Amino acid sequence: MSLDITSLSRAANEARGLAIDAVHASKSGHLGLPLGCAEIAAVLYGHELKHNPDEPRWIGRDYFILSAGHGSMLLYAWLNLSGYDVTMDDIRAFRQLHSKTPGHPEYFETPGVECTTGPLGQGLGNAVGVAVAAKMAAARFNTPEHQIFDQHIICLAGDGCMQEGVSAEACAFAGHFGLDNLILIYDANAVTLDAMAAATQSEDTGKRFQAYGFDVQKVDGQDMVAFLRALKKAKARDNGKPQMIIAQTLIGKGIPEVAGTAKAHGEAGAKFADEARKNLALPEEHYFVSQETRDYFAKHKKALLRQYKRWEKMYRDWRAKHPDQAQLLDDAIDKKVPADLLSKVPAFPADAKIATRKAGSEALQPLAREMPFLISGSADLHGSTLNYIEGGEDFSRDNHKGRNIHFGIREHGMCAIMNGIGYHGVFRASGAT
Ligand SMILES: Cc1ncc(C[n+]2csc(CCOP(=O)(O)OP(=O)(O)O)c2C)c(N)n1
Repeated sequence: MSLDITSLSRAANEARGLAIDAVHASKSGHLGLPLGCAEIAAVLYGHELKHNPDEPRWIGRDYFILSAGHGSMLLYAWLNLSGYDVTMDDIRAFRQLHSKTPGHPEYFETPGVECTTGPLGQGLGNAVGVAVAAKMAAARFNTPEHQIFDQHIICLAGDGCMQEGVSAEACAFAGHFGLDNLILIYDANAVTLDAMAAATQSEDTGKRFQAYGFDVQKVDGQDMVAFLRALKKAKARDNGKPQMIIAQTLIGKGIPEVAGTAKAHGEAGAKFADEARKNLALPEEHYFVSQETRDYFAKHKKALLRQYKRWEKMYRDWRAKHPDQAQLLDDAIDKKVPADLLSKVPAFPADAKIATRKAGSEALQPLAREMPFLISGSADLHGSTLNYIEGGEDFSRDNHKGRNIHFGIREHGMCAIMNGIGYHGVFRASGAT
């Protein structure tokens, strides 16, 4: 299907309006990213992302992770348009206590939110972890005729995420381990919170990621056709390299008084709301979504559900042909463990003369035998921490079944990646240093 520019441009401006109204009403929040990345979100949510708003945790979905969590109104607006259970009343309650629309996205609060983000860089580390888990799940469960796990992990990150060290650790790991299911969109808007990004960065980020082993493309992030082309290329590559799309955007696009400057980052633009709304061709009515946009997304959702049904048919066939595997997967997702699990762990007398790490290793082995989805990793210290799963093989570019992850000396990245593995929902990750 070709890109419906007219409908998606309209939707992008209405999503901008939702962000302006919500930030204006709550007198706080971040307008820059939801305005600057509206076209990117339009292409994702309105065209290319594989997902099911009626079943947000569908295991076959693409994941969209907003690492730049301060831009949460981007997520809430597009989840609402897509038909998730994020209502206009939820958007009216933006940043209010106990709302479904907290200042930064929270995994347990909002359907369609994949990771709790806000601490810059962490979401990108989580995305690498989800990509690891998706590779592991594909290796364990897919068959030549059943591609149960066949998805992309798409992460939107800004200059802040790029500057934080945790993302460097996680992305160097992603390049080394060949996570070509990861697509990193870098919102390169040349602005951070206090100042223009040039005040604190002068590296060539694209070259840095190329050096990590990423394929790097550069596009105008406001050009939906160009962005979709880059996204499709990234999805098709399948070449053992994570993908990066550097999308040059105009922060705060739609509020000319602040666009392109550090003032656009937060709520400063909200005082120009009335003028901005007029320029975006929005009516007086606040929290406005046109019938045309609702119709577009209703139609798009039908197409998504057809895609989902095709997957479900294949999934049912897989379950019928591989009932033992299906049971394993159900148990993993339900976090079931054998009732007598603890009885498998050796008992140690209180005065045992044994190093705790050695005792830990002896406890780990039977647990790993009983829990096939337990993963154990180390930041280059398996030799000391003794948490290597015997017979569990190494996770590598060529062996995604491996249960031992060699994180390298990247402890911060290891933690973010382990959390990402947890978010994916099938495996239980542990790590040591
Ligand atoms: C680890 C961490 N440090 C600091 C912050 C505070 N903070 C939030 S956004 C931001 C600037 C981010 O700049 P950028 O990623 O370019 O976002 P943009 O201005 O493009 O929205 C800062 C310093 C944070 N959320 N997390």
